[in-house]
Amino acid sequence: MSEEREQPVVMEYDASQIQVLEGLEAVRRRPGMYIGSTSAKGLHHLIWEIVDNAVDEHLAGACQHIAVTLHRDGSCSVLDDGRGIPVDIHPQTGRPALETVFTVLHAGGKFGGGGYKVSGGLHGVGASVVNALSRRLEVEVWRDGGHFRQVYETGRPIQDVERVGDAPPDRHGTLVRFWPDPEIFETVEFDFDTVAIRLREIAFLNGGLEILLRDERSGEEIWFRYQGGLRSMVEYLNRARNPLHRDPIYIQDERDGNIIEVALQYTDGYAENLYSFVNNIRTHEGGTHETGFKTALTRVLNDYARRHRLLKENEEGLSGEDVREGLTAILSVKVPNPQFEGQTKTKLGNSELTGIVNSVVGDRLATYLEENPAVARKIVEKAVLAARAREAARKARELTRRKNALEVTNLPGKLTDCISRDPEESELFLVEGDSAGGSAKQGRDRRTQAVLPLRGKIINVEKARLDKILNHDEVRAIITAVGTGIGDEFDITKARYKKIIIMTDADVDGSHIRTLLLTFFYRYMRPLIEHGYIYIARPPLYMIRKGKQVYYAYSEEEKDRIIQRLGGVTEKPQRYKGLGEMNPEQLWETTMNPATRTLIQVTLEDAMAANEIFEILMGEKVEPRREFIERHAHEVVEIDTIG
Ligand code: TSJ
Repeated sequence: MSEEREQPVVMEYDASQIQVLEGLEAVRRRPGMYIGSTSAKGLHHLIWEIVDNAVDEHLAGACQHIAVTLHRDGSCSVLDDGRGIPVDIHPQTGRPALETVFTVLHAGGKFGGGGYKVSGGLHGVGASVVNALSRRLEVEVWRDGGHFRQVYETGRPIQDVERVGDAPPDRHGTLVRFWPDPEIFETVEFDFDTVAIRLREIAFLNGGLEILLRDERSGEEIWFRYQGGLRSMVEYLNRARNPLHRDPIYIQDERDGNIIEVALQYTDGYAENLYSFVNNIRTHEGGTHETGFKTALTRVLNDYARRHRLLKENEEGLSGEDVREGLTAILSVKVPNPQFEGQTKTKLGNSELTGIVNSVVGDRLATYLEENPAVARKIVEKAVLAARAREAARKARELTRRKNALEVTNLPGKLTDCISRDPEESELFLVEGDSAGGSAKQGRDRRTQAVLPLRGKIINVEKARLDKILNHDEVRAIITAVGTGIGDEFDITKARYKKIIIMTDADVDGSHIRTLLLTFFYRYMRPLIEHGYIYIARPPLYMIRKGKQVYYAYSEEEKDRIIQRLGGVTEKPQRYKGLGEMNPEQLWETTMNPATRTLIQVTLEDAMAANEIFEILMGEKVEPRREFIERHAHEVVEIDTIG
């Protein structure tokens, strides 16, 4: 065995090699099938894929450090101090295991011992996909005293695995450096913040793993190391909130080869922030593990409330929503063979996890509460208050419903509805300000486009309970116009429009209102986002005239490009400060006309980001807000524009 590793392995190309080339060709022909898209999102998937392999090595207990470098020449390298990818001959392919990993589709974890392999969603497609989509990829391995190397171009080895020297004593690990192929990707520029956010998340989820991120383009460098793991993550998420108890509650256990980990901390806010993960991958759509967690939390807090007489005999029990009000929690499970389901393959399907998580969390949380009565009391009293507020809100809703039952229509007065009753073709524009609202009403297509002007800023949804929010005029108008109801009564089939379009000014106030609206939808009408009903309109920033011709530019760059293309202009380009500066025809042509406009469909990630920004900007704590504003001061336009 070790003999074979001493020299380069030379082998004839045979039938299986031809298959390999066809496999990689298929990846290059249809990259979207493997990495979702060829946008910036798909580009960053390449990094996640490579890093996931190093994290798997950490999960196998063999790697402590990972260094990710964004190089000046546009490449990215990932180095770990694991065992090094094996270089001996792989029995199925007759080629070195190392080469197999990079050339055979789905060869990722097919050799070597099991473990908690990342294999959900778009991750887990394998290093060969990264290789196929890179114009060049270099891999170096240090293991068994040897230093090995192989180089590929668009997925094909340009040389055999070569032993280029000895490894220094005790040196072991893997280094992969790749240059994404500009012929495949719309952009090949890695974004530091995107990478930093994901690496921080990985470091939180794997306490003890140390990750270094270096950006050679800017000189920026960050270490992510969190000995506290999930506890640190909860503290980080709550950095702009007021916790009800100092230390996060932490649970860890193993059952039948499944590792269950939970950290949670209650705050004095009203929002629920539950994030679940399976093998380090965010499960946006929840699943069996989340069900187990929620069931246990509800049961244990109800038990406690009854036994300590915090709920009156005649009172109804605490609902799931009650016990999750103000909760920040991370649930992270490591499962040997995860089954992912759902529209975006981010829902755990393994049925055994419900019972396992329910039982682990139930036992350990009950014990914690008995041992920490002061904390227990604060948490349960808060849930009891939530239950009473919910009951009051239900009664209030019932009253409004009865009052409206006699009316032919209870649509809000401010709404200018469209003629069509077919949600498929109907659009609702939420427009900032009465003046722009007026232009939108005049400029719209009356058959399919409805307009609801919003005055001032809608209320802070993070700070107010459901019953208060319902009583706010602007919010009520939105809820009735949309027609679906909210919270646990939400019904997507009642949606009166399949496009709900937020149209705000391109200034700080406009971005603020958009953040508020997205936060509201995210918290109370989330399925609208999940079904892709929420959009952001993109009004132009400039009008450029040359003679009688008029051009609109939607970004600084586009303005410069147009002026250059025209070889100058006859008037200074007009910068639109608000929607109100456009007349109805202009508003229609640039922003509302389905044939010419650009709409940005809001994703759950966008809404989550808005929610985080919102909490930081609206929170009571000054320090996180100052930090956020300082960090983003140079990029106001980017915070302003989602997408
Ligand atoms: F994605 C990748 F393949 F390119 C890649 C893999 C990239 C990086 C940065 C690291 C890795 C990687 C793989 N690090 N560590 C490993 N480990 C193994 O491949 C390995 C080593 C030993 C054994 C064994 O059973 O002895 C098994 C495995 C899977």
